[in-house]
Amino acid sequence: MAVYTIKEIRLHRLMIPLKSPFSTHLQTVNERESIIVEMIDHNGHVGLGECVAFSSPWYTEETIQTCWATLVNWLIPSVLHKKLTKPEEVIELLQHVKGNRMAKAALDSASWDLFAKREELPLWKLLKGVRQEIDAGIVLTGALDDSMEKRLENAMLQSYKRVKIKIDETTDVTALKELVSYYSSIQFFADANGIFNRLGIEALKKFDEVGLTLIEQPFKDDEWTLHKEASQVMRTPIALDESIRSIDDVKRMIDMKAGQIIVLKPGRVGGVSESIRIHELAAEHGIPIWIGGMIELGVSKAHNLALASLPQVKYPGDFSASNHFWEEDIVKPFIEVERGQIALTNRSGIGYELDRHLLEKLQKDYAVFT
Ligand code: OSB
Ligand code: MG
Repeated sequence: MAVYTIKEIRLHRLMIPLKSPFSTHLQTVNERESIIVEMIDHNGHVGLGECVAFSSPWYTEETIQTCWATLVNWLIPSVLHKKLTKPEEVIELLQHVKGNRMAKAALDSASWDLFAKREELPLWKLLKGVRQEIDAGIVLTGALDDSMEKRLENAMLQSYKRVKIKIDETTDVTALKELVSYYSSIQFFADANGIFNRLGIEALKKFDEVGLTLIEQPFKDDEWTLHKEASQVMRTPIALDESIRSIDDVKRMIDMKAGQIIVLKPGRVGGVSESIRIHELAAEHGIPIWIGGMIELGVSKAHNLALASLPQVKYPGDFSASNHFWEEDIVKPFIEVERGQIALTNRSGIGYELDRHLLEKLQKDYAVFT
């Protein structure tokens, strides 16, 4: 097996405005901070990764600041100049650091892109993906008013396969039910982001009549027992998002029967390597997966798209076109939805390049490690 080494790692911290605010009961996001990683081997191949922590710890414990510090002080020094033969060896070199999965994911993902480029293979083929067209799904936040209907019409025009609506105490269940039956050709997911800890299981049961494909994360991250109870009493399948931080959480979900569907977010579970392990376990147990997103830029979205080609991925994921969240995306070409799908490319690695001109414009910090 060919041996290679990482001779340089570059970090770019950037800030990019969203086209319109992304609001849930947890947080309103107006601009997205992110760290783009370039991992360069001794032959000059460049692997790309993205750290998808947020500016503040509203969704996970990690932030862009903690990730930057963890990368600089502990993770990057552990991989530079080490002899490698396989992409998953990078995450193995990081085992001495506890947690910090979002920081690790940035390096692990870059390592997979790098390896695929060394092999001159598209990442989805390296991962043994079984499909080249990925079903697209869009998230729409805000009240179920006229503007929501307009945005739904727009999603229908672009043939999105599914719409994800955020729900909370202000959601009009009757209005949602009408929308779901009116737009019967499209799947509706409802994402609660844990709000039913506050509203109670009786409030959750009201959503059972709506005709949703699934309900995402009704209770908070650690509420395994509540999720088990909900899975028993609801006809609508329960999908776990925030609860799934690692393969151990997937094991717990299966053992406890705490949910029926896994929302796999590679950027949160530690990257592509851990995602592959989760996918294998889910396949063994016949548990369907879909790939989630966190308002991600093109680099991590491209990794997520490659993972969505795997066979146990059974529902449309958080895959909207670049122009849904962004005026400009950090990758070239833009990610585009055609007839409700995103085509995986035959180019090597993730198949997208950095838009260096834009990166320079958005960049707040830059660091090089050799
Ligand atoms: O709970 O799924 C979530 C965005 C940021 C953080 C958490 C979540 C989300 C989304 C957006 O719902 C999905 C997307 O990026 O398309
Ligand atoms: Mg969610």
